[in-house]
Amino acid sequence: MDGFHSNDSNYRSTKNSLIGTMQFQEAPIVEMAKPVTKAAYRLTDGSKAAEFIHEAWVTATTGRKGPVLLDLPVDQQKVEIEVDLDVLIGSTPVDNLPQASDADIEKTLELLKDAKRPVLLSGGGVNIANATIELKALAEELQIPVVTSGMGMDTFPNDHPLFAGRMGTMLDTPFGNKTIVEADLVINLAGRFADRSTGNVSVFTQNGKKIIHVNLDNKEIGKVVPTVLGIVSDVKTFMVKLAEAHKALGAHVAATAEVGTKVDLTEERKKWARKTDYTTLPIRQERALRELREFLDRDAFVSHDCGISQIWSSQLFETYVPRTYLLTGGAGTMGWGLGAAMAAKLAFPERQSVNILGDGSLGMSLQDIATAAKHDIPVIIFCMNNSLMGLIRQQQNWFYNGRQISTDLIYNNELCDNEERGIDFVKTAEGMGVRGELVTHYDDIKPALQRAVDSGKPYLIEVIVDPDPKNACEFSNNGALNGFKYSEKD
Ligand SMILES: Cc1ncc(C[n+]2csc(CCOP(=O)(O)OP(=O)(O)O)c2C)c(N)n1
Ligand SMILES: [Mg+2]
Repeated sequence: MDGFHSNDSNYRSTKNSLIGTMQFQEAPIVEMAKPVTKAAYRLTDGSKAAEFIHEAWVTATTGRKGPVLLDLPVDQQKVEIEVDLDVLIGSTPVDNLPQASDADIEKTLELLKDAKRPVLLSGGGVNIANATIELKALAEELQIPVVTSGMGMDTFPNDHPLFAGRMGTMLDTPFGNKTIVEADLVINLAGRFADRSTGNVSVFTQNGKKIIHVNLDNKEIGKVVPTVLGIVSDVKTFMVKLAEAHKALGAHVAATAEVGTKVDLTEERKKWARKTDYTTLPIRQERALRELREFLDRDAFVSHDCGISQIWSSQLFETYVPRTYLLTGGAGTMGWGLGAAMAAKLAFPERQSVNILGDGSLGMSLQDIATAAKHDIPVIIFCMNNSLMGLIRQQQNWFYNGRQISTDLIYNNELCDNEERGIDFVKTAEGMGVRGELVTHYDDIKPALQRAVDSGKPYLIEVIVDPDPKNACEFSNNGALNGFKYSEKD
């Protein structure tokens, strides 16, 4: 495109005339951003900014969606232009997504006919495609269990009779893993088979499991696991077509339910549920999360950082409404969740929004507490303080012969005598204009949450939790899905 430069490594973010002379803060930002964006460009002609921004927006929001970086040099930012927004908006192209063919649907039905234990595996793409209603309709039509990946966690109501659970090596439920391991046919709906889902691929694909993979991006198909059928399609179209074709047959092809009966996994799911009814102190994170879930509305948002609290949450926290469980996904970035919780609250002011995070993560989000105060955004910061970079400590213990370095966050001096805990987050939040309270007993969790909601203000709840992570991560079990436990964990 004219005026659009993406390949020249000399182009850097500075004035056009100074490019390549290594001026103050000059950086090859386009080149740096390329591997982590859908597209990255430098615009050297500011008079074309409107078209380029529009083009970037189209690229970002069509096909397989993704971020686009536009680098606009500082002198070009000041170029005055006239923009006819009607023309720009009127030129928005229709997103022509690939569609599953009739042959794809027929083959899928054939494979379903042969299957004894088929499973729908729902990935994050189901949310991106706004296809959660279609997923529910398909599952109910086929009467087969639904398991979700980490990113698909909130694509299917977790109390639905057909919900089996979550799969994975960390963000899993035992019944979800059991269901997927024992399945003979898996239909992956807009997921990626990321390593935290599949674990050891040979275990995941054991016993001749057949896999159908539906994805918008043909590069995803066959990338990690061999498939008997790859379908490049918008997942919504695929699900609608499959449900219609199945209905037209007038019988259950998948022999998971007797004809005319409905599958109900509720009791099985409960039987396999991990233990949460702890009474010992310090507070166990599993019970804290249970109290939080019981308190919150069904459509509340919860966002996460990275750490043991996030892992426990992803194993235990039920979701009922799409796009309510805000994860950093494969990036696993600490310091992300509070901004996400604020964004959700700003978009949906009538709904509750909570950031669940650890003390290490809150240390990376301190400036965001002030942002919440400055803009008066009533989010709840639910910090599970174990005075540790707990997840890293666990890895040091398991994989580095117990050499513990820089993971202990405790310190005391004459100004900070914080009962061996390190940063006093309540004091810190108050210093920024956010009310906070310390919780050390189970019975105080819900009343603290009630006070937070009643305040109508941003609010910090600092829960002092057991520093022993117990068994939060299953990856010690050979990183394989056969690490699922048949009995409850302690
Ligand atoms: C920005 C960033 N830096 C470092 C890491 C590596 N990391 C993952 S978990 C973790 C410790 C998290 O500590 P905390 O938030 O207290 O959670 P805990 O594991 O103790 O529950 C670190 C340092 C990361 N994921 N993101
Ligand atoms: Mg911690």
